[in-house]
Amino acid sequence: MKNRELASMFQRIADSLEFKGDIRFKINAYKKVARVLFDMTEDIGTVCKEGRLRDIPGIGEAIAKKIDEYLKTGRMKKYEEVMEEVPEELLMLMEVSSIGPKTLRLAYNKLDVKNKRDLLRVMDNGSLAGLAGMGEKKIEKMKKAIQAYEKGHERISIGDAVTIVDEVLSYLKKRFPKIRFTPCGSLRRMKETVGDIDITAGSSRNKEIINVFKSMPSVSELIGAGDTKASVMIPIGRHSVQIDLRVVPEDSYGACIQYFTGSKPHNVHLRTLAVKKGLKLSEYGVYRDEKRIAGRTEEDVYRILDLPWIPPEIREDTGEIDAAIKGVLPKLIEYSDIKGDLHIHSNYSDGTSTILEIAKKAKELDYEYICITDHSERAKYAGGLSLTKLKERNELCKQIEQEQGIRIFRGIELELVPGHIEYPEELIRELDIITLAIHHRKEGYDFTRDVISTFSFIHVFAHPTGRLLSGRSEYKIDLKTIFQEAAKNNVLMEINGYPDRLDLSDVNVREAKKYGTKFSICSDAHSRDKLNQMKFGVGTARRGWAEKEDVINTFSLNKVENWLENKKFYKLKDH
Ligand code: DGT
Ligand code: CA
Ligand code: CA
Repeated sequence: MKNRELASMFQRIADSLEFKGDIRFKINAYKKVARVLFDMTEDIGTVCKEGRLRDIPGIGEAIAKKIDEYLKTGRMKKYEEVMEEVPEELLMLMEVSSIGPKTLRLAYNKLDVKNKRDLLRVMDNGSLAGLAGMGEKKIEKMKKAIQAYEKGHERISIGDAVTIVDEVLSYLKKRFPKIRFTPCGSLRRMKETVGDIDITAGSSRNKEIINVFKSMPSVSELIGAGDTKASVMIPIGRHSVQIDLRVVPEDSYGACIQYFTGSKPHNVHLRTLAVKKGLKLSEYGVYRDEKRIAGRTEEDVYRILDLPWIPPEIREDTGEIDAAIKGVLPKLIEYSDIKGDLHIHSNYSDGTSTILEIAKKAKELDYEYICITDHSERAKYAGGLSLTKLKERNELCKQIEQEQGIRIFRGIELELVPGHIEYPEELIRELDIITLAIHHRKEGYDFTRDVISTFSFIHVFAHPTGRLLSGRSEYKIDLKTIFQEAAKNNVLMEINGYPDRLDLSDVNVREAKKYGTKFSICSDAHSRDKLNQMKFGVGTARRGWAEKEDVINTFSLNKVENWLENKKFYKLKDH
């Protein structure tokens, strides 16, 4: 699949045009196609061969030609031209928040800044501050953003990690269909970021497997290889990630996946339990004296320690082993419990799929309902809807709902502008579900108070802390008070499955649960294919010890409708 490769080429074209100050329309067209390609699950090569390129929204004639050229020749003239004119390392800096194309252009033209090192130098020696529009405060903010960016990029997102591991596993399984492979480490625990990817295989054909693994076409670098293990690098976007593969005999498979799933503190705790029982625990099995007494399955390993199997997502040594000993492990929510998705963007605002496409995808996923939550008018940057547009969209929702036989709640992602709270009566009349969101960091406002003041008419508080794992920090909000009030007012806290957000985080989910707060897990999809981001939301919820009953979108449609009715009743009673 060349999808991701093409996506990042178009993204770079967009970045360099932006850097050069080209017209917005062109830049946006390239950005859009980059996103569409990145999100696409179908192979672009197949689409092109079948002559269907132009059927894809966002791909016009000019771009179709470029894709075709690249797929046929392995080159794209436009890309090569553009990349010759702009230093590539400078473009990477456009990923950093707080550093825009204008700043970079200025630094490049006036101070010959070509990369991050140059930029840090002119920040430190004061020459950047000498340029027009470059205040001390702004430079300080840029420095912090670079630090945050660097920190975020030592690890990759769980979304990227899963994409890569799926590709690697499908490659290996095609060649070794009978052999079991399990991704272990932080990825199996669904941690929000992943340092490296660990895969375990159970087989005596170790040499063969290692050989195939280290010569996969996607490998950019071989770090090391022996008879039973190997480490390689695989590129993802502008970065790359290490993958470690270990092959162990079937008899040790369970012990090995247990060991390499971690976390390390969980394993250390487990080992002390084993020692107390006179046993020894290693990646090869559980031993009494020199005799192996368990190791074939992971369940066996836990059983021999008198424990039930513990789900990987909570193996962090934060109380799970005690809960297992006492027999009070939570019954974690499962992906199969999910019956709908309450946060999806359509092409009415900043999404790329039509409502019909979204509805069809939701049916494929066996959902009973979805909610389309386009941005509200104040979110100008994201094509927020006017009331007229909103009414038009709602009509369409109704029509598609009838045609497709899936409940489509009319929703909105309502932008909170602190200090300007109004009671949106019109919206309440037009909409089934109101989701509140904040997308800015304006200073001098009491976010906590402003958010709570909306609890009488909103249903969901979206991505409650506002963090982005790629760098943007949280806004100042008192989560404990928010959780308490949310529980009291029947407002749901969102667990956003967008891999750069995962907000609420695992830790916050567990905290919110203490207050009796309920959740909505969502994909926040901006295209049909991204409805599958739900799995990262579920992973985060599981890491936060959430159970089925804690999450509204595990309810049947009937129960959700009842919940909404009750909420309305509450509203009428109190206002
Ligand atoms: P990462 O890669 O930083 O996202 O995090 P992990 O948890 O995948 O860590 P990694 O790749 O260093 O090691 C994979 C697992 O192997 C880890 O979760 C637990 C196990 N492990 C690694 N080193 C040790 C160790 O020194 N002692 C024990 N008990 N387990 C270890
Ligand atoms: Ca790892
Ligand atoms: Ca590792």
